Parts: sequence; C-alpha cells; structure tokens
Amino acid sequence: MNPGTNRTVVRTCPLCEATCGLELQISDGKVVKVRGDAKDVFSGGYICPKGTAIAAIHEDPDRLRRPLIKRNGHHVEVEWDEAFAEIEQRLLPILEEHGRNSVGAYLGNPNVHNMAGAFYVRPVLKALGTRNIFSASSVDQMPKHVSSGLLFGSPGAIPVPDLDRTDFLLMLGANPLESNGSLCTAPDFPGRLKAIRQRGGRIIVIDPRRTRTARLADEHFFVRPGTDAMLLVAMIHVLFEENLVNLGAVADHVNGLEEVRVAVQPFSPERVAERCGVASATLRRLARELAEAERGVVYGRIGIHTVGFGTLASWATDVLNILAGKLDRPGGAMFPLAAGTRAGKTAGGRGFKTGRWRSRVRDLPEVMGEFPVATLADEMEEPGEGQVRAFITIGGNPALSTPDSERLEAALEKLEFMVSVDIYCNETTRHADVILPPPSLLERGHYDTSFANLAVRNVSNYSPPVFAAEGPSESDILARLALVLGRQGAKADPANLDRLLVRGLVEGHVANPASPLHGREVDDVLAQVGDRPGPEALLDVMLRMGPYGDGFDDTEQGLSLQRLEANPHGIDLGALEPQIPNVLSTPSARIELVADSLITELDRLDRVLEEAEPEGLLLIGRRHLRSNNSWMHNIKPLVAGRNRCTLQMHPDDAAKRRVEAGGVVEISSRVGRIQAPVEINADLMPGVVSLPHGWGHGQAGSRLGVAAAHEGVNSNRLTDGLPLDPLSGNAVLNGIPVEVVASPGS
Ligand SMILES: Nc1nc2c(c(=O)[nH]1)N[C@H]1C(S)=C(S)[C@@H](COP(=O)(O)OP(=O)(O)OC[C@H]3O[C@@H](n4cnc5c(=O)[nH]c(N)nc54)[C@H](O)[C@@H]3O)O[C@H]1N2
Ligand SMILES: Nc1nc2c(c(=O)[nH]1)N[C@H]1C(S)=C(S)[C@@H](COP(=O)(O)OP(=O)(O)OC[C@H]3O[C@@H](n4cnc5c(=O)[nH]c(N)nc54)[C@H](O)[C@@H]3O)O[C@H]1N2
Ligand code: SF4
Ligand SMILES: [Mo]
Repeated sequence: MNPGTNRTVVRTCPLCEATCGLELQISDGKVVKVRGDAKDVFSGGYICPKGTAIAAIHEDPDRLRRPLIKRNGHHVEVEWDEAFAEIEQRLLPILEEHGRNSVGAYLGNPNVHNMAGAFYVRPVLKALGTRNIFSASSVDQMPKHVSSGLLFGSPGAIPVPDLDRTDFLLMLGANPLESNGSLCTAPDFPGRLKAIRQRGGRIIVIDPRRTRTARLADEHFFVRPGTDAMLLVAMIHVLFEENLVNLGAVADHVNGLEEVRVAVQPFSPERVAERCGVASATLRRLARELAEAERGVVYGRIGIHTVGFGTLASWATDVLNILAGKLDRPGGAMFPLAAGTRAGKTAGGRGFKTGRWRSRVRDLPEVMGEFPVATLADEMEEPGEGQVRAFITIGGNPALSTPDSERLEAALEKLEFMVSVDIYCNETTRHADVILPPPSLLERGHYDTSFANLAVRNVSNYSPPVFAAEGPSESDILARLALVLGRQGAKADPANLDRLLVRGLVEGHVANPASPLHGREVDDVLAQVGDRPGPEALLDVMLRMGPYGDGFDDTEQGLSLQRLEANPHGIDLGALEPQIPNVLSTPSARIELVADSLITELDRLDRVLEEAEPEGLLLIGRRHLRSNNSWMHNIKPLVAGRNRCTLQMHPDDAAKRRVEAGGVVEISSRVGRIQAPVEINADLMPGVVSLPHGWGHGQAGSRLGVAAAHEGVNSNRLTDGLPLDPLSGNAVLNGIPVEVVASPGS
C-alpha cells in the first residue's frame, strides 16, 4: 500500500447492522472523500452520516494508538510488551489465589462488527475459564435468542422480515429510520420501506413515540411501554377465535398448536386493550389483516425486547408469523442462509437449554453461557468465593450502556485489576489498569460474520484493510491476551494461536464423515488456505466449507476469500429461500410452539393484567441517526448542532407538572436522579417520556475531548438492575417508572 498515490477503495461499513458499501477516495495516505458505493450488490450507494464520518473516526486524535497503564492514578503510554507483562504480573496471581471465576469479562457491541471479535474472543474466554461472562446481548437481543432457541432449537436461528417482497409489515419497537435496522440487515432500510408502500403494500407501526418511521407508515398506534406481549398474544387469540390459523408451508413441521390455543385463551383483545392503550377493534383488525395478507410479516425489535416480558413478546412475534402462515415464505419471515455457515445442516439437533449454571449472588440462570449484565455490579460487590475482583472489557462501555450504571461505576473503581481492549479511554476504560488499543476500523480486514445471518438477501463481501496498522491487529491483541491467560507468557507469539485455530477448524472437517473434506490431508488443505492473517484464514475455510463454497475442490466455482477479493462490491447470492426443516435444531426436528417456561410467563402475564396499572410516567429511550450507542460522540460532525440529549415529554404531562419549554427537569427513578433539558413534544404518548442512552461524557480521567464538550447525561443512571426478563435475563430499559419535576432554578 503506497501512501503517496491517489486511489479509490470500497469497503463495507462496520458501524451498524446495515452493512452499507462505502467508496473511499484516498490521497497521500488520507481519506479525502467518502460516499456510498453505487456498485455494492446490497446497498447500491446508500450511506448515512455515520458512514461518511468513518474517516474522522480513523483520524480522531483521541483514538488511542499505544497501550496505556495506570500509574499513580494516571494513564501513561507504554510499549506493547510492557502492557502484556503488566497483565501477566497482576492478573495471574488473582486467578491463582481466587480461582477462575474471580475474573469477569464483558463483551460489547463492536465485537459483532469485527472479525477479531468473531474469532478471537472465544479463545480469551476459554483461557480464562470464568463463568462470570457478561455482554451487551443482555441489554439488547437476548430475548430473541431465547425464543428462537425454544421455537427452532437454536438461538441463532432468527427469521427476518422479507422486506423486499412483503406487502404488509407490522412493526413494533423498531425505528429503522434512525437505527438503520436491527436483527434485520437491510442497507437503505428507509428506501426498502418506501418501496413497500410504492408497490401498494402497507406498513403499520406500534410505538409509544411517533417516530420518523411511524410518520412514514400508513398507520401508527401508541402503545403503553412494556405491554407488547399482551397485545401480540391477544392477536394470537384472535387468530384462533376467528378461525384464521393457517400454518401454510410449515404445517407438517409444527408441534404444540393445541397447547398454544389453550394458553392464549385468557387474553382477548377486549381484556388487554386498555392496558396496552390500543383499541380492541384495532387489535382484531390487525390480526385479520395479517392473516389475510398474501405476503405479510410481523417484525419486533428492541422496544419489545428490552422489557420485562421481552422473551414472551419475541416468541409471540414469531408465533403470529407461524400461525398466520407467514414463516419461511417469501414476503414473510424467512431464515437467511449465510455463506459462512456450515454446509449440509439437516433437521434436528440437541435443542436449547438455559440455566446450566447459575449466578452466585442472585441465582440467575446462565443464558448462552453468560449472565445478565444487570447483575454484574452484584458479582463485583458481594464478598465471598467467586467474587469478581478483576475484570476484562473488550469493545464495551458498560458504564454508560447498562442499568444502574452509577452503581456499576463505583464497583469498577474498587476492582483489584482491570484490562480493557478498546480504542478510547472513556467512561468505562478510564477505570482500567491497562488499556490495549486495537488499530482503527480502516486498518483491518472486514467481513460481517454476524449480520450475514440476519440479512434480507444472501450476500457475501470482504473488505481488505485500507491502511497498514501501526500496532498489532485486534486479533493479535486478543491472541496475546489468551496466551498470557493460558500461561504461555507475555511474549508468546500470537501466530501460534492463529495456526492452532485454523488447523483445529480444518481438522474438524477432515474428521467429520459428513464433510466433503473427510479423509483429506490437513496439511494439503492448509496449503490451499495459504499465508493469510488468522481471521482471514479462518474466514476462508468457513466460506469454502459453507453452503456456497468451493469445498476446496479446484473444479468447483464456489465461494472462497480469493473470489470475494476479486469482487470488491460483494457477491449477491440471491433472495432468501425456504429453510424449514433443515434450519430446525430441536430434538423433534419440528418447531416447538410451546415450552413450560413460556406457559409460566403467560401465567405471569395473566396476573399482571389483574394488578392495578402503575401510575406515573414511564421512561423510554431514543436513538438518533448520528449516534451509535455511546461511542461516536467524539466525532465533531456527528455531535454538531443542538443538544440531542433532552427529555421529551407530552404537553399535557408538562402542563400538569408546570414544566416549561426550554427548562431543565430533574428525573428520578428508584435508583437514580439526573437533570436534563426538556423538550415538549406531542409525538410522545401521554404518560411516556423519552431520553436517549449513551450520553454522560466528560468524566474525570477519560480522554474524549469532543464528547466532553457535548456531555449530556447518562440515562442508565435511571434504569434499574433489579427487574429482568426472567427467561433471558435481559435488562428492562424501556418503561422505567420515573418522576419528573421542573428543576429548581431553571
Ligand atoms: N438505556 C438504554 N441502554 C442501552 C440501550 C438502550 O436502547 N437504552 N441499548 C443497548 C444496546 S442495543 C447495546 S448493543 C448496548 C451497547 O453496549 P456497549 O457495547 O457496552 O456500548 P457501546 O457504546 O457500543 O461501546 C462500544 C465500546 O467499544 C469501543 N470500540 C469501538 N470500536 C471498537 C473496536 O473496533 N474494537 C474494540 N476493541 N473496541 C471498540 C468503544 O470505544 C466503546 O468503548 O447498549 C445498550 N444500552
Ligand atoms: N443511529 C443509531 N443507529 C443504531 C444504534 C444507535 O445507537 N444509533 N444502535 C444500534 C444497535 S446496537 C441496535 S441494537 C439497533 C436497535 O435498533 P432499533 O430496534 O430500531 O432501535 P430504536 O431506534 O431504539 O427503536 C426502538 C423503538 O422502540 C420504541 N419503544 C420503546 N419502548 C417500547 C415498547 O414498550 N413497545 C414498543 N412497541 N415500542 C417501544 C422506541 O420509541 C423506539 O422508537 O440500532 C443500531 N443502530
Ligand atoms: S447505515 Fe450503518 S452501515 Fe450504512 S453507512 Fe450508516 S452506519 Fe454505516
Ligand atoms: Mo444493540
């Protein structure tokens, strides 16, 4: 890569789930222009303001270039060897003395946007051996994993709305005009929504706020936060009551139909309507319209997952699709078939279990090998065997992203030792004793291993690094961390782990009688992979052994990393195709509509409906197109303009509390109290207030110059770590009871 030349490169944007193709013009080693890649097979030139800001993230002077060690309370730059030696000297004795569970780990959202996260986090966790694993999943999509695990046997089997072919989209708790979509990878989500309406289809949005997405829809209904499970279950009730159940293509693959009918019996629209704030006639009509739609689908996202009945709401979404005959059918809810998955999966499997072990303090079940991050502070504070005394964060900012965060920050400060793999010294990593900064997102290869499994078209694209990295790659950093934890020493060569991982993957195929590689010489196969960096080598094997791969057969035209490199705008593998029954991993090889745990949740729903409705205001979140959770507020073009960290409130609620436009309010919940400027806004449902998350910068010891000037307040000082979605352990981040008063002196 000659820095002196002018060149144009294309690459996939790793900043959100939409996976847009970007075109970067580079002159004298600097990105001089970013625009959408018009030739990208999936995004066709679409881009959002964050994609344009990618160069500013790369160039951000506050982005760390060298490791930091905290000495006498201040972070100082050190060499890489010194940083790993420090970890060896300080972390290993804690493990020796207090056992493996004394070190906790938290994995943040960027790990799913990054090959290092996909392939090298697991070896770190394995070397650590701890059960105290936490991640952003339990403040996000864990309910979806659990409902998919129960219904389809695998937490990764997630059906997505077939946006490009549907004519009826019922959308709850999602705001893709700001978020660009989630658990539904669809670059230019806004354009795809407009196309539904242009072809005569209809969009209905259910959200406690009249969002930009709601404005684009044909109809919008307010819903009381946290009540979507009732609303969806009532719609299932209508399908049975009005004889609208029609399983369609999946009729021969479903168990438990009669049990669902009985279980939803108590939940008529008339019973739930007042509680949800949606008229019973509307619920009946929407159920009928869904059933009658030739190509229709229900899609729910974070607003229905980060609530106390998150798993039940997620389950009910899929059950509605199944009972209305919309699952596994074009225009309905379909399963992607990603290039990186193993070819030849057939129906059946071991199914899905949670609670294989439980958390020490609150006795909460493990879900997908982790505990709810809402109990992280408990595990750090409570003395005794297994107390979390040391902590590793990888690409995460739990100090801003997780509930009751003031308490978590206090617990972080008391740790004996903390390591963070992160590009910034921010609200979380300022507590770390050692910060290991990976190179920028333009200095690494990129492939979306996660989002290919959630995409509305099957596509495959690889982006090589744009610039050579100054320091070690993120996979090398994680490999060295794994080697230190595995007692291989602070100077162990990360390439050793690369070789082990790639060889292990190939050996697995060679040993598998069902694999086309069965019986081949491992070294011959490895020779075909060639001399690539670890993540690229692993990716190559996965692509070639995947459903579109060449299977390491020279005579085949299939997919390989080399082929992707020759097609920089990506390769289109076509529209989604039916995957049932092969996608199912339940022991019965069928869809299991009911599980005991879900019946227990329906019983709880029944009891909640009998209780008096809680009074007072409920707090929900709010995303903005120019933000990304907590970590892009240090980029000037993304924070320019008016303060976005405001509390939005309906005029009637404001009037009742004598809150005036332009003033400052004090917002308090069971766990915290913060102040924020207020915006009076009739787009909110009365009784609901909204504050975005990810703000609250300017903390002592952090190094975020721009963010400190746009600090805002941390909404997770109000969210409560106690109430959880019981089946998934997901935190409740929407529908928080709060009080709001005009701030004295404002
Ligand atoms: N109240 C409320 N809270 C929420 C939400 C909400 O809607 N409301 N949303 C939740 C959701 S959906 C999520 S996903 C979580 C996110 O929770 P987190 O993942 O904990 O938070 P992020 O803000 O995404 O922080 C990402 C961190 O990764 C670092 N980083 C960025 N790029 C890289 C990289 O390439 N490598 C490494 N190693 N580090 C990198 C950043 O500096 C930052 O420290 O927040 C959750 N919190
Ligand atoms: N610009 C931007 N894009 C992002 C992110 C970001 O922070 N900023 N974060 C990324 C991440 S990590 C994720 S997970 C995705 C999330 O993507 P989305 O799921 O689309 O998230 P939101 O935009 O927060 O939309 C959630 C909607 O749910 C509504 N809501 C709140 N409570 C309820 C409720 O009880 N019921 C119903 N029906 N609705 C409710 C909110 O008003 C909001 O409009 O976005 C990703 N993309
Ligand atoms: S929508 Fe997402 S993937 Fe597309 S440019 Fe914006 S941040 Fe990047
Ligand atoms: Mo998320």
